[in-house]
Amino acid sequence: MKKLNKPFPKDFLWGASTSAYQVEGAWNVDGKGLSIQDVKPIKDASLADIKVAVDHYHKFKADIKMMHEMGLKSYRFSIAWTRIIPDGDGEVNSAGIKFYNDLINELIKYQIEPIVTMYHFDLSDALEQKGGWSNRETITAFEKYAQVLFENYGDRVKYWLTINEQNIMIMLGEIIGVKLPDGGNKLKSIYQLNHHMMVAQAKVMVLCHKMLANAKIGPAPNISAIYSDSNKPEDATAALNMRIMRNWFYLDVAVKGVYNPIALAYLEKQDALFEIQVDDLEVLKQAQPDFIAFNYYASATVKFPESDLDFSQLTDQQRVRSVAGMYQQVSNDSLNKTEFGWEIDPIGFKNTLKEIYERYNLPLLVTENGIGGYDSLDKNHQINDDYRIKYYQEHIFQIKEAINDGVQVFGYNPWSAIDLVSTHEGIKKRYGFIYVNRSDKEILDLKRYRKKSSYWYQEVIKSNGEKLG
Ligand code: BGP
Repeated sequence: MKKLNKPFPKDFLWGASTSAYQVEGAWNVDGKGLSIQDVKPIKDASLADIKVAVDHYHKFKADIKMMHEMGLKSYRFSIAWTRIIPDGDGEVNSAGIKFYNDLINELIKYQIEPIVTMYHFDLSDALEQKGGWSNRETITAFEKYAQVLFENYGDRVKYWLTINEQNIMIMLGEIIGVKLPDGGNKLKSIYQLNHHMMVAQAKVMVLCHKMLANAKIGPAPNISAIYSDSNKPEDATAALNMRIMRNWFYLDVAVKGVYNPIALAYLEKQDALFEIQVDDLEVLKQAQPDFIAFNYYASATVKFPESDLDFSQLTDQQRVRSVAGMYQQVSNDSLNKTEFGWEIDPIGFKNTLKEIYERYNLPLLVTENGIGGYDSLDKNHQINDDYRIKYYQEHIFQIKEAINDGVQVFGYNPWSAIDLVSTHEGIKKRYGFIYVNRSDKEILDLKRYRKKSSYWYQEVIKSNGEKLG
């Protein structure tokens, strides 16, 4: 068979990612309202909180300059809804508008393409007090917020992402600080809330196309290739179930505007069928994303669940990927793990790209991928993160494989541009290309240092992905 050697596309968006609450700090300045992340109780006092994070709010110019030095072509960041509309659905805060105007202008100055996530785990606490996503009024609030963003930034921002990892919020909400309904028919309430987010996302995609002729918008779930633990047909069933419940359930609605019938049947058996109002299905159908953005960290391996499965005994990563009666995650002995126990599977990355593209045929944008580890400054102020270089070498190689297998991918924005506070494991779990001098307990001087991986990535970008070296 002839081996194709297609290069990365000419304008490939080599970038990096962050999210507002994990990087900005300045949680209560310039009129910002509280988000659910600002008020969440920090369970472990030894973990960095987000009040300062890495103070990107005050240091974004210097940070963007470093990104420029690295040669980044894009920067994927999120806008904090509570800076723009402090109580979620009331007055617009001009200082918040100004902050992101400045940030976007700074990116444009260096020809870095802004890729904006509209909502990344940080719902307004005021909206949460009124029921959050369980309340249909939050749909209207999200639409209003989107309109403000499109009006103010639509002249410069071409790529929009609606909601970051809606599927992870639904499956693992409490771990990342997103409140999910408790008590009563919990499952039904959670999927009701999910439906409201789906409708909100659809409305915003429609609005984007109406207001901005040249903008492109898409969903940004976390998608994983799923393997069966064995060749037992039962385990293959579990893998199929997980693909549906974890991946396709979310993308089918976002892309095709329909609910996956197998997921619905499962929910019906659990007495968890949520309510859909008359117009909702029409709204879902109208929305047409221009691309699919997705985050990938690892594949998952599953077996058919034991009937006495005790969920409280599972690790975080297993819980996100286990659903009673459908599938149970097991660890995959063929894969190495990160220092924080996450499996590493570059080939799974290629498989994920292929599966999504084959199913939906839309251009793909990678909005997160990366490895969390313990980095430290050596006495020469250098950070030797060879393990991160190896991770990226292997993953970028697999993007190229996917391209040569026929997949259309137009950007790679690994997590993260700069060290930031992890969703639940503090800043000691570092992901950045740029090191920030702080610890979980002490803010220190917050000085920035480029890690070895950032110099390596610079060469990758310069060679448009040819030199992984
Ligand atoms: C994704 C989130 C990010 C980020 C990343 C790493 O799920 O979109 O916000 O934090 O995962 O996860 P963690 O911080 O838990 O290590």
